[in-house]
Amino acid sequence: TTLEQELRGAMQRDELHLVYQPVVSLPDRAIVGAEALLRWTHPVLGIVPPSEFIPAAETAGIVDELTAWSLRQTAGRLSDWRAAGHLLWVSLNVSVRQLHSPNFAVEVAQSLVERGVPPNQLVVEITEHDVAYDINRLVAQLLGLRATGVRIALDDFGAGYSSLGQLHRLPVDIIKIDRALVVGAEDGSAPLSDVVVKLGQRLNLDVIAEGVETENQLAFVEEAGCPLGQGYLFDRPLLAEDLESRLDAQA
Ligand code: G
Ligand code: G
Ligand code: MN
Ligand code: NA
Repeated sequence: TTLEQELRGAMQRDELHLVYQPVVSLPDRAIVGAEALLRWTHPVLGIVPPSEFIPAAETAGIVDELTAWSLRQTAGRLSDWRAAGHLLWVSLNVSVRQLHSPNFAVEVAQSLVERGVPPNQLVVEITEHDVAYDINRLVAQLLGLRATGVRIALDDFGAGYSSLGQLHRLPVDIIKIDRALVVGAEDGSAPLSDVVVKLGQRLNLDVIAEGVETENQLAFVEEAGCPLGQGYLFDRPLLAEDLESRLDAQA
């Protein structure tokens, strides 16, 4: 299709960029990390959302190239930010299909070494949905990735395909409470986010409450003891320059 062909050229034509949504520590709201999210500005179509072009990239078999591009970008930013004294981590979304690529862990490690970035400053996000499908293989791949020193986050936790029964087997470092549980905090799902926070504590995992939009929602997850938050209440996904200004301001 046209979208696939266009996407192939988008990387060369410089139409892609990453935005970075801050992750803050609670309750002081200091930025400690950021989630990198891809944006594609097409000259004719305008802004194409990742929900459209990521599936197209998978179909076209070029999602690996997209991830490699994102990885280089992120390593470059982390390196610049380190030089400016900012030691935040950045997470990248990766589909499980990409983890199956035998060189993935090596490529990740190499891009970080090239820019002098310690591996613990990169987080790889996989979604809970992906866990459903081949747990043994997934565990092996995550162990390989984690052996490089990179950390793993389980995204969309609690969204539906509950990986609860598998969680103790998964080599993850961070769980991200799905937005649905956080948004519903005011109308009855507060106990659910509460349980996820407790679970994280018991398993010694970091927990990020995603999609925090109101002070009320923040109060619920803080009361549950959630250490980290992400959402429009704190910040939208930001251009790299804008994130850097925010980091400078809090230094
Ligand atoms: O704001 P947002 O529309 O960026 O993200 C929509 C969805 O697209 C999210 O589920 C996010 O995980 C996914 N997404 C954003 N950037 C990337 C990326 O670089 N790679 C992959 N695989 N998914 C991404
Ligand atoms: O699926 P994943 O968690 O990777 O993607 C994060 C998505 O959530 C992105 O599309 C991002 O723009 C969006 N997002 C981040 N914060 C908020 C928020 O507070 N409210 C809503 N509705 N979406 C958010
Ligand atoms: Mn994510
Ligand atoms: Na999520």
